[in-house]
Amino acid sequence: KNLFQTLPGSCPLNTAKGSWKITVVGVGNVGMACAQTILTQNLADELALVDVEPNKLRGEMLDLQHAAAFLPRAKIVADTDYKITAGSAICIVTAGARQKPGESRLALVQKNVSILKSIIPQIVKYSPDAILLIISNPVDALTYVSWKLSGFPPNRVLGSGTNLDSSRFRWLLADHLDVNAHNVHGYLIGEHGDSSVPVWSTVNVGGVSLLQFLKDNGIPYSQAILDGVHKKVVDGAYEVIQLKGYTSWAIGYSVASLVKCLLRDQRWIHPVSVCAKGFHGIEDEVFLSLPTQLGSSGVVGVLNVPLTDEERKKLQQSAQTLAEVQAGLEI
Ligand code: 6V0
Repeated sequence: KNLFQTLPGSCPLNTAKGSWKITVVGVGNVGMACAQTILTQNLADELALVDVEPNKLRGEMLDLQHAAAFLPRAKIVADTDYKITAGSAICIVTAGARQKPGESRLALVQKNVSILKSIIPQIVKYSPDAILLIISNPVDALTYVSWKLSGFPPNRVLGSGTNLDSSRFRWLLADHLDVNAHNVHGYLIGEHGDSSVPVWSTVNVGGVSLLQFLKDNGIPYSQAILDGVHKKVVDGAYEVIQLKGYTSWAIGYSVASLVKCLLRDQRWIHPVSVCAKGFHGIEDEVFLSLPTQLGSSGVVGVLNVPLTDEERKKLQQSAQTLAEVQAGLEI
């Protein structure tokens, strides 16, 4: 006997899944921070986890499933076989080696290219219409590699890029100015990491330009202070890695913010890694972060943010560094 009695005249239940299925490849610190944030924010109907370590995978799946009474309802599946990812709307790739203390993101590159070669074709096979969201480092080069390996149109391949760096930047400024980070508008663009470019010329606090805000409030500043803020952003990840071995929470929240925008067609502008050829005089096919409007089709468009000559030059240098790294890759 059924526990629930159907209403007379009901049509058969529609059990077809909506499109809110999300795959996370790699259940390490970053993958699980993404999974956890996505679940608590009620962003997925179904979450598929994939890794090469079956025991860890099953352990993580069970640990999340055991929270079912405290979380929004979502089906959680995990396997080493990509079959379980079929029909995902978004596939997040966090698999790969991570930086050792002191190791630069770019030094990781070839190791992680080999790993991507075993992942991307499987994702494409089972979710040919998905949006690929790449997190593994060095994220810009690996987003380019994923784009090449997938054959997807450029609007459906993006990297988390400087979305996280920009949050670190906004937090540092907010802390310095004693305001809420949500009211500090500003981007870091370019490479995620060492050669990122702060677009100081557009930073504003609640609509008031940063320099005006500092003057009006009698807050002392100098170029050295501003440079120091950017240096702290760049050094931020290295410091966390030195202290706890890896970074996880901030990147988890950064990814959830992107997933929410993509799934729910929110059209927010996020600095994420996209195909930058043709923007700001960049001639190479490199992926770099630019302020990008995101929606259910992936990249809706890139904001034409005005840059000073110096900012443009730095961005172009970032692009050149990446083009050189890419040229040496075996894809
Ligand atoms: P981790 O904790 O070592 O986890 C990596 C996971 O990947 C492990 O569970 C591995 O078993 C799994 N893995 C390895 N090879 C494969 C494969 N072929 N297929 C499936 N799974 C595989 O690393 P952590 O989670 O700390 O970092 C993951 C990646 O994210 C690294 O490349 C980091 O550098 C990068 N990060 C990127 C950030 C960004 O802002 N873009 C931020 C933080 C870390």
